[in-house]
Amino acid sequence: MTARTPPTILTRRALVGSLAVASGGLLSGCDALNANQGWRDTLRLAEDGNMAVQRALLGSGALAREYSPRDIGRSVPANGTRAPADADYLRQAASSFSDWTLAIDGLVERPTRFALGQIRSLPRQTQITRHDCVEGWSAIGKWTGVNLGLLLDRVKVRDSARYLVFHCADSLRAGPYYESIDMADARHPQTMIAWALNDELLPIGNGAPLRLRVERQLGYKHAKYVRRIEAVADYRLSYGGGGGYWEDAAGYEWYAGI
Ligand SMILES: Nc1nc2c(c(=O)[nH]1)N[C@H]1C(S)=C(S)[C@@H](COP(=O)(O)O)O[C@H]1N2
Ligand SMILES: [Mo]
Repeated sequence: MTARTPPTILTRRALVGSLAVASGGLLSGCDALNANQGWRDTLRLAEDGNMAVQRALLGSGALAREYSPRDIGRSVPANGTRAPADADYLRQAASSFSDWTLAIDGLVERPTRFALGQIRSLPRQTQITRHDCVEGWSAIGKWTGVNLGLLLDRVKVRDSARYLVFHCADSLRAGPYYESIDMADARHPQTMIAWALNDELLPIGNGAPLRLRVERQLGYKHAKYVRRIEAVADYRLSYGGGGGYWEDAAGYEWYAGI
């Protein structure tokens, strides 16, 4: 598969960075800064620019870089929630997730609850990619799972669906974790619901039993512990309206393209 072109990263950094300087702030995810509405509006503007620039340069089908087996690190660090403490999750984990289901509903013709075994027996794809977290670390891992587009075809997503909201089983300080992506990223060939990492079943720290891989986006978009995917017309009507846990809690960009 083809290599990703670095200039998009520079473009994004330059664009967002210059706006950060203009408003006298640092792009750090700092809560005090993010509480400021003017700053949030600035981020949204930068984000619209980023999305337009990236889609124009790359088109919506461009692939994230894939690496070779010798690039794989010893492990992918677990970040954010490392071990959900939620009662329902703990029960499921105690029985090796044998009762775990993935519901796909909302604006679909055939709302479906997939058993974990069903997901694992569907045609699989594997890719070695780099995970980039806004906190400044990255890690290369080999991900195996089912292509998300394949699942969307099974449930027959309606034309009115423009986004997918991923509901997770873990809660952090501000509430349940969730994320959302648009249909271009949902249908991207590398976007998958992963159930294995480095040839082992997904560890709890990395999102067992199912997590999203959306390779052209920053780490926080890759929802772990996914139990429901909801097709919606507008992600702004879900949860706090920002389209994701960190978007709501700290003003992170909804479109975190890299
Ligand atoms: N459900 C859930 N998904 C999540 C998070 C989380 O805390 N809960 N953290 C996010 C962040 S910030 C990153 S960098 C990645 C970390 O994935 P990893 O633990 O496999 O490294 O998961 C993302 N998805
Ligand atoms: Mo992250």
